[in-house]
Amino acid sequence: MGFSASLVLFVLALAGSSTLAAAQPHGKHARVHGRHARALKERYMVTELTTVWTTIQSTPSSYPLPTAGGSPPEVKDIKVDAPTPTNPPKKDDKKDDKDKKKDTSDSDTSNTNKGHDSNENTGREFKDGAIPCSKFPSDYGAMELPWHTKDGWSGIQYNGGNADNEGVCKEGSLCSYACPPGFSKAQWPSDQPASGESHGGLLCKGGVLTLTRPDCKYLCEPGAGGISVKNELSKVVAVCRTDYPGSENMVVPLQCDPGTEKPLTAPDADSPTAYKWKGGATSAQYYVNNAGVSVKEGCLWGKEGGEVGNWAPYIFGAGKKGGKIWISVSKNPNNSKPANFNVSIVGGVGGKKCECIMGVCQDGGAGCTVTVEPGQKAYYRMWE
Ligand SMILES: *[C@@H]1O[C@H](CO)[C@@H](O)[C@H](O)[C@H]1NC(C)=O
Ligand SMILES: CC(=O)N[C@H]1CO[C@H](CO)[C@@H](O)[C@@H]1O
Repeated sequence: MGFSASLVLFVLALAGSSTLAAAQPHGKHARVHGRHARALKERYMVTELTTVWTTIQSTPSSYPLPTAGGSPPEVKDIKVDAPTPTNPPKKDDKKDDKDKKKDTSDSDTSNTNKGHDSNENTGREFKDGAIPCSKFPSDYGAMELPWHTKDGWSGIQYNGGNADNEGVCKEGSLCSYACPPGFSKAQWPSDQPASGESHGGLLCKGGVLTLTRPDCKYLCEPGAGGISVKNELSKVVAVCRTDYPGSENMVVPLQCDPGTEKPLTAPDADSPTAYKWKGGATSAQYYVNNAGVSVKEGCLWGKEGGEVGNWAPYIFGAGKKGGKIWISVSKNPNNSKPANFNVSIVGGVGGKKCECIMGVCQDGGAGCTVTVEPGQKAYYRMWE
């Protein structure tokens, strides 16, 4: 029950990642022209990766599963000595947010290599149909990625193809955007392609940006909370989320500076309005680069055989399903080189050991998953 649901969750998460890797070999143009092939591969990868995660399931002793209606076997509280990641503000706090200062100057600053923690605009309702498509909506919490596309969009889908190269949100396109740490993009059309590809973002219609999920008035929505990434290294780590549903570009940055702890979004698949892929729950997928790679250098489609973006050494997965938060770490199957740091998940139900040391992850190298009770905290410790 609870577990098989989680299995589906992470199967999809990993399938997504491999698909991304599969889609990449020849760079951006290949993606534009190879979309049909990519959708077929996606189905194939899901099957293949089911096997991997079934292997993990066969070690039930290390998986204290939630018991129906009862309390979990053991819950370990973690002491967080570094700044505690604050839970993202609830949407119903928006009145407070409105009273707070509005730093709209953000959109004028291309602070390419500074942090991305500003979320003071996420609580503002989007002015549907009032903003020209030429204006990136940073006033509503979206985070501009000036190094990725001309106008800062995280992905532009146009007429069944990808228009990232043009970089502008032209008439008839779906324009996707990054959200700050702790948040996920909240806009995607309910009408998704039958091919298995996904669509996401705002629609440029009649020259203005329109909501694709009009029952949600916000551009970004908070995740389950309580999950973070703690960088104990002396160098920055670029954690790159795939833009999903959407282009699946791994460009949504979480810049983890040395000595900091940053919230990692675990999207809530229990929410009745959560994005579903072919009826199943989905989770967030993060490519984690070697220490020392900046978000600008690391949060992109990498080159085959390279070590950044979809070729980064580690993959993190996070999501909430069945009343639990599930977080995972695995080695990117496409990158056989060890990472230049170790990862250990700290906290979670039963204090289960889940780590990658010297480039080798738990459970025969496939990776491992930890459950976390909502309201509890757990973090990915990055250390050497
Ligand atoms: C990772 O952990 C192992 C075991 O403690 C240690 O020998 C190694 O130096 C650490 N660092 C890296 C980069 O793997
Ligand atoms: C080097 C390497 O392993 N590349 C692989 C990346 O992933 C795709 C899809 O799984 C493979 O086709 C590549 O061979």
